[in-house]
Amino acid sequence: MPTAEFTPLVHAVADIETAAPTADTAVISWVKGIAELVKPEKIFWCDGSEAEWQLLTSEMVAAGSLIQLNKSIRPNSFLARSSADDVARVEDRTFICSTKEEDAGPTNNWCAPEEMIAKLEPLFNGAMQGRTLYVIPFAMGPVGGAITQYGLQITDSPYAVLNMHIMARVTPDVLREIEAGKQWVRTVHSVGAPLAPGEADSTWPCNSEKYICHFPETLEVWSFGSGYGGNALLSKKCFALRIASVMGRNEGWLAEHMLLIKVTNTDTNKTYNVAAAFPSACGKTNLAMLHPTIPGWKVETLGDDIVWLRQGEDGRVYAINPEHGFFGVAPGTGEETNPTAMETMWGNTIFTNVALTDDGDVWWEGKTAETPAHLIDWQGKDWTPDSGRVAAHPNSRFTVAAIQAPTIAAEYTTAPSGVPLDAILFGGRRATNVPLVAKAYDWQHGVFIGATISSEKTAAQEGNVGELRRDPFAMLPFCGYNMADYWSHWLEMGAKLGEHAPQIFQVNWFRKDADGRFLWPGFGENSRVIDWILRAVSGEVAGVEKANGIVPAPGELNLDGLEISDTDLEQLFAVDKDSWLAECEMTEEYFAQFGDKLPAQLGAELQNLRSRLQTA
Ligand code: SAT
Ligand code: MN
Repeated sequence: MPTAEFTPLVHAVADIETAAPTADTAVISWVKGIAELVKPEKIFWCDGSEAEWQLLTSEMVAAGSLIQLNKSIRPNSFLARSSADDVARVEDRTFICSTKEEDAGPTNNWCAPEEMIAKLEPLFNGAMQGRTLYVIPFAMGPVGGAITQYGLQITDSPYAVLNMHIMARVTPDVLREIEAGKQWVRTVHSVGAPLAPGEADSTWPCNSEKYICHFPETLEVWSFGSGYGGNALLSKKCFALRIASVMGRNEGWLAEHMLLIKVTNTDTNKTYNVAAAFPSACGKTNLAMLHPTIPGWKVETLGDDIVWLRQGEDGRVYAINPEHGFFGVAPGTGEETNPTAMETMWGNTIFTNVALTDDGDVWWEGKTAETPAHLIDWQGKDWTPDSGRVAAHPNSRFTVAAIQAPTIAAEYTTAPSGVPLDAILFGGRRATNVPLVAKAYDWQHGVFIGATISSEKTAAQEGNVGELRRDPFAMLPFCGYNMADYWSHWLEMGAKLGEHAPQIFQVNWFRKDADGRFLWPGFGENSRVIDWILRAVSGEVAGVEKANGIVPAPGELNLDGLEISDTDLEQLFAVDKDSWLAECEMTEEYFAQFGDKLPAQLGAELQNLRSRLQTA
């Protein structure tokens, strides 16, 4: 229950000036302008406090839009069920509204700013009638940190406010930073479901029309119609990737779709920090919480989804996870696959679209080996194992604070300006061609590897490359500007970093033999690959040069205690010339869509690869 002394800053719209917890005129006039447009009933200035959490959760439980889970099993935890047509990010409704179309590039939906504003204005006009407008001040990264950025989100969704409490640092200190002149990103979100006087609310209000719009030139996000995940928690993909990637281009830093881990050699106590970009469903969360199967290494978590990188005064690259929590996919997360994630969500967790057990806890496919005999499914219906449908939605989620992870690294709190980065990994899900691990020849080659990240769309076998789904830098839906300009920016960063640039590696846990069998066991055994990578970083191993990069020399990969045949090992690193040349053709076609924006260095890397293949 709310503590007696807690009086949230809830006010009539007319009181904005006197009630605001800041005198900053830019903030006040922004909130006032939005309020005039969306016409809310009340304004609530959020402070991220425990009392605010108590108030909003109890209001939502009373309204039936959150279910309190069994307190003795999962304290302070809640279940939300979304509308069946509002269950994921909507990429076809996501727009980059730069003045020039070429600045959005061929991989984004583009709309001219004035055209989009003309569409959004009538939708937002009166959109918050009968609702509360919440103003959320949030920091991406520790307040005061060298890489940190600030933002405000306006929303009419208390569910979004509660998730933002976990996913970002919500604190009035942000207003102090803004008052001191720090730049800030303006984000506006409405579920698009105004309430007429006396009209009853639904438990998950949303609108069938959805728009997720980014205005990179004015650092604004406008999101309409959805209450789910990345559509509504605007700190995440909208700000921390799409808008931040543009800020990074303008200001000389990088916003990336990467996990971040600290790896300690327990013999020498030397520590390394590693960031890795993988397309979705390639095991990013598992690597972020890796349990090494070989002795001598300890892996700790710094982030699971987003990393910001900036050159420090000593010339090295420093990395932060700008977020404050995990918004993880529930199905497939279990004691077997990711016990760390399971421990992390012991309490203080919001679950969305998972199933409810008879004892008031949560369940999803893959959580336990045994399936409960009866559940309430994600849509609130009775469910039994023979219902013939899944109990939890495939994109159901848990929202939980990063600090609850038992593997969280101390630097998550003690290094507000980031950790120095030693290695960057690029991965995909490739049955063919791509080896278990390869070190890039240099930064430029590494950028080529990042730009050509792909997963096989169709069944493919050794020596026969399938159709490729390209996901450059795992940023395809998240790059806020022209992808080719983004590659140029990476190349420029490399030139600026020079000898301080972290080393780049390509990894692939998913290579298969001709019968479609995985050649590598993956999961904790990937620690063997991390071991080689870090010994390469420290100069202990040299590897051997192959057409596609530098791979472990015989005997360099630690295979102690692992049952793997010599033929499997050979196939994990085999370079099939014809298949690789076929892939080069596909890469050339892929690059062609970027026209003269394609950096010449990437064309040169493609030619280098071809000539290495020809002379191999
Ligand atoms: O919904 S989110 O964008 O936050 C997560 C995802 O879809 O990757
Ligand atoms: Mn992601």
